[in-house]
Amino acid sequence: MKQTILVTGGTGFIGSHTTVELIESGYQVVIIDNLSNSKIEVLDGIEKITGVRPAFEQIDLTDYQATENVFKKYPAIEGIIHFAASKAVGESVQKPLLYYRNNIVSLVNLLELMPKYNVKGLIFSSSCTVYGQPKPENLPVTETAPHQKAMSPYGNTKEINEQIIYDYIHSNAPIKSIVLRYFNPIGAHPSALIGELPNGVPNNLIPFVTQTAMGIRKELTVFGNDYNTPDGTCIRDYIYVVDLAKAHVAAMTRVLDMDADRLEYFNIGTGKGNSTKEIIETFERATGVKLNWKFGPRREGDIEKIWGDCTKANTVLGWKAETPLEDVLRSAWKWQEKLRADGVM
Ligand code: GDU
Repeated sequence: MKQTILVTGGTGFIGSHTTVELIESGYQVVIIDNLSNSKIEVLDGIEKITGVRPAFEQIDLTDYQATENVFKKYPAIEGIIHFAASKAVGESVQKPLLYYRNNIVSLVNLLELMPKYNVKGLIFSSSCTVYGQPKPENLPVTETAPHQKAMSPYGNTKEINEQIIYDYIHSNAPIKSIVLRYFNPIGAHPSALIGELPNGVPNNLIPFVTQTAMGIRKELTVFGNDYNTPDGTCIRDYIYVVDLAKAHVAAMTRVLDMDADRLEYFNIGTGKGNSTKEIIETFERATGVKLNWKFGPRREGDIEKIWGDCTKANTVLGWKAETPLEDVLRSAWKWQEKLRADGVM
């Protein structure tokens, strides 16, 4: 019989791609999403790709009773992948309590419900943001790198949630967990049936690049050209969202097999860093589209350079990022073209 996995935030960017990979790997998926940052039509995309429409419950995870009702309705749930969270760094500075409520209360509710409904495995979406600005001699960052004080309430919720999971498991709770620390997820499913749907003006680089290439934005500003990097622009580890989704399938398979009380951490990235300027050049080369861009001042709070050592995920999870950057950027552009063709933007 197919194992049932609850995917919270399953209509979001990473959640939808992970749902596709779970279904294609033989899992049954139940999605919880409050649709605060995604659209119900994402389910159509998932169904077109996989031939399966996942079960969907539109509820808010901060509502304990509504969340408990989902566990009552689907008693076969064996594992949870918890994506649902508010994720805009700037907004979190303006509305910290909203971020603490949404991101922390929802995790606490799920953890309280897991033993009650005999759900054993939890995969938690964390972020390389917990490492802060690593010292250059510590690049690439490994999972044992020291954490630094978060730069925003959003980043702090990732740090606090990691600590909550740690404390709960160390209280001998009958659950086990894998924490995945993502680097920068980008791109879209090769079918262009699902992808990233930013609300309003995008904060993240790739949606800004594709929207500028499409003429929706006049020009892209590269934030800073005087960093201590080879071309002066910031460096990130850009991981293809489909590769990232596959890491969740590997982690879910592993967590369901693990002993109770176990907790593991994995960096999920490519292991390579690319500068903002390299991303622009590669995008232009891969798509043949010229990008209108200029240098501007640094963005407050930006990390100069970070990329991950992903050896542990490669060896223990047996997972590796495998899609070339050109293909990833082409997938992002194809998705943008699809949004235009559909009249979305
Ligand atoms: N950038 C630009 N111009 C833009 C947008 C981005 O030059 O218009 C640059 C940024 O300065 C940065 C790089 O592109 O060097 C990537 O920026 P993103 O905003 O796409 O990604 P970040 O690495 O800044 O943000 C990531 C996650 C966030 C949060 C954050 C924590 O996307 O959700 O975790 O790390 O630092």
